[in-house]
Amino acid sequence: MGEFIDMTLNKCPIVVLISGNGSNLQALIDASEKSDYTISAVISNRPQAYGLERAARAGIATRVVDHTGFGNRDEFDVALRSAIDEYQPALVVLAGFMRLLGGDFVNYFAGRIINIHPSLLPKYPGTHTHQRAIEAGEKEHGVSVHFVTEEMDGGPVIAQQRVPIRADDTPEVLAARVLEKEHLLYPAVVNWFATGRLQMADNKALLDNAVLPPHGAEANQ
Ligand code: NHR
Ligand code: GAR
Repeated sequence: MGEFIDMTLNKCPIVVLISGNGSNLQALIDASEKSDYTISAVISNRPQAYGLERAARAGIATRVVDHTGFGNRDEFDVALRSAIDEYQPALVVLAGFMRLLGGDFVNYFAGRIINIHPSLLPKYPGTHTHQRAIEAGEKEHGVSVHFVTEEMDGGPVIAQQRVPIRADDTPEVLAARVLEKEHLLYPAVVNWFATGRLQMADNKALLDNAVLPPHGAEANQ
């Protein structure tokens, strides 16, 4: 009997946006059973994204909104927004989503859209973060989770995790070290939102109604 009770009832519905491998999606799936969120759908802008298979395997609805099928960015954004709205999520979670989103889209979801970015923001927004951190001679690198605002990777930081950069690191080795931290951090932050602890107000991130510092919260709260 018990195993047939729908454990998604009363959980905070989220939609996850991906473009590729989806290892962060997998971490969110794996943690969801013991968390207060449920993944209503996974949407990819790339039809070949491996994360779509991860979602299907977990019995989660999948959608593709292929950016190559639209004449311009605004048309893509409108189609993506309608696809998301069908699921009425409380939170939109970017997990390795690689398309820049326009102001109208981001403002529509203001305060209920977050991203995980592989750098210690505000350092290294954009792409190739691991290579850039190594080339700059940084001793430390890491991951940030932030609210998405119009400014690319510029929204208020919710939480960060640091990793060392070692003398012989390649971008690939460093990326793997950062990903391990990502997989722990993202489910924890999504659960903060799901339990009503996390908000955005006046372009600041708040946890338990307290404004978070520029580097965000400690991860193990
Ligand atoms: N959109 C807005 N408005 N604000 C943010 O903070 C966003 C965003 C969209 C995506 C994720 C981000 C990251 O974590 C993200 C944050 C892709 C690009 C990009 O320039 C920028 C930031 C991020 C992801 N993408 C290229 C583009 O032309 C395409 C690259 C590709 O397809 O491989 O959109 O780093
Ligand atoms: C992760 O490192 C994520 O932080 C990063 O891409 C990887 C996706 O891995 N995101 C970005 O760079 C966003 N522009 P995943 O698909 O296995 O989760």
